[in-house]
Amino acid sequence: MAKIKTSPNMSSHYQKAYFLLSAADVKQLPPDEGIEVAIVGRSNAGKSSVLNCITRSKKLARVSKTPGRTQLLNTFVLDDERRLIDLPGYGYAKVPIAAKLKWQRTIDEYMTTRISLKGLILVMDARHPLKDIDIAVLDYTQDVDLAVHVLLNKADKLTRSAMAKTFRETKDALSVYSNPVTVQVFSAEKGTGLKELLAVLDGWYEY
Ligand SMILES: Nc1nc2c(ncn2[C@@H]2O[C@H](COP(=O)(O)OP(=O)(O)OP(=O)(O)O)[C@@H](O)[C@H]2O)c(=O)[nH]1
Ligand SMILES: [Mg+2]
Repeated sequence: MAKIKTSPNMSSHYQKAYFLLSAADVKQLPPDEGIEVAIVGRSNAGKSSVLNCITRSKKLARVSKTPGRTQLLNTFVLDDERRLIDLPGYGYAKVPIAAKLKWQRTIDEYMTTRISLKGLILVMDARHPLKDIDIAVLDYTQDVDLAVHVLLNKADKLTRSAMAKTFRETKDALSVYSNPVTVQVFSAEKGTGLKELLAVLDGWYEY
């Protein structure tokens, strides 16, 4: 694999992001080279909004008020060697069981086989953090030794003190993991916490 150039300031790369393709399957993704970061989380947690916030775009990733709209592995290119993947949301009750099973298989294959996958941004709605399915994903990432950064998104929906309490409780709950999981407060709507998130991404995207 070609050596990846390091860059002291990646921020400008994020704004040059463009949509490449939607894959229904791992096979349809671009070649497994360079570095990839994936955004995961429950339906409606705000994954696509987070992606739009990172790339400072209003509509790069489709944002929907109807949960479960992102059904494909949406691939965005930052540069020749770096990509961001917006994964389909999980845990949306109205999705037919067959589609849920298909999703599980796809994500399972993606997370276990994708060599370029460097880390996961796990987006949670700060009003309902650490649901069973989030914990299942966290446990799973421990098994496959994948770095995870948790965003407590929609911070603008909570009071400052409620947000501080949620942050403390979530941080405590995550401290049980041996493979460290980091967590921060975020609002895709207001851009709160963007600098902190970009610092994590910069670290993952560098060699
Ligand atoms: N108030 C507030 N609303 C947000 C924030 N982030 C996302 N939303 C809203 O939450 C809803 C879902 O956002 P999406 O970005 O589509 O969520 P998603 O996780 O990509 O959803 P799926 O692709 O369906 O799984 C939209 O109505 C967004 O406008 C935030 O930080 N604050
Ligand atoms: Mg989405």
